[in-house]
Amino acid sequence: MRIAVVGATGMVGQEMLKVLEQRNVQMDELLLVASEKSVGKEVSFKGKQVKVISMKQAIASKPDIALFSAGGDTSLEFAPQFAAVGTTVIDNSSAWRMDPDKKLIVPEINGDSLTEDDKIIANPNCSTIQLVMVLKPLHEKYSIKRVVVSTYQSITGTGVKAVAQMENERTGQKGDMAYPYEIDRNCIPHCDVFLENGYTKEEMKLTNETKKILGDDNVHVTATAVRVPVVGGHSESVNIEFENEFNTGDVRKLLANCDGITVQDMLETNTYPMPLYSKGKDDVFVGRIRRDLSQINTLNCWIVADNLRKGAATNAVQIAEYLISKKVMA
Ligand code: 11C
Repeated sequence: MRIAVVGATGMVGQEMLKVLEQRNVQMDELLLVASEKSVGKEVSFKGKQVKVISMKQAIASKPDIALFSAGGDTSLEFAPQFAAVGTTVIDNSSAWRMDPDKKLIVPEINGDSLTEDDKIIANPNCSTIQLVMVLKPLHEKYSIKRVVVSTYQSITGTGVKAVAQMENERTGQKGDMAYPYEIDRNCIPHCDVFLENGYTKEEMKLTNETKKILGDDNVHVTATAVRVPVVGGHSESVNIEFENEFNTGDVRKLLANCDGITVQDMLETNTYPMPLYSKGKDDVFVGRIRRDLSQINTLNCWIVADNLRKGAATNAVQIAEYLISKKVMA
């Protein structure tokens, strides 16, 4: 088993290396790939220094799996080149997600749909992954009609430039801006670019990717995505209307029994999910589970996850683990 990490020096790439190491994914060789300016640099993995190679070198060495986190344009250009030499690409960008010929995978939900013909597999957007992890079991049991989600997104979703902007603002230094406004002491209702319909691309990802992963176009989703001065994870306030009646105790039990979900919901002890505690963890945390008193068969909850872990690196590595363990590769 030979695994390449493409975009190894970026924020998600670095997290992928941590996750591969922590989950002790067995491999014979790790290839680290980054842009030309990083080629030859050394990156540490399992206590050893590994040299960064170029895209060309990586394609020529035909790895079994390539974990891509290098942006949409790089993925559109190079993922097919890896696939052409037999590599299975797991891509973290938005480039392939809505392509009807590509699968959009959260292993706990639809990993079993993968076959050896899937040479480019899409990893969903971070804010979508944590949402669908909770929606899927609820949809199966109570049948979801409509979801209203508002996000409170970590600046790590934007990348190193945003983290530097907030640090500069906190220390009073000048530097490049990742956002059109100050982010410290602020909330910016603008994640990714604005589209013609007045929504942002992030908001439409939440709508469209959720339907694709649930495999149900009848689930209506509307979203507002907001950037907040937080680094530990994305939080989501979610209102879910069901076809059928539910009981909040049963909802807690159902979610607590799902792999990858931790219920944190004890008001007596002020126990609820927060990005401060989700940072560095692989699970999706859910709490503040309560009935919407204004409408029948409707639930409110609060979902938090580390966007760099389950929202990106962990989900991609779990897809790789699935392919390896089920031998779903040519
Ligand atoms: C954010 N969700 O927090 C984005 C980051 O489509 O994979 C990931 C963008 C994507 O801004």
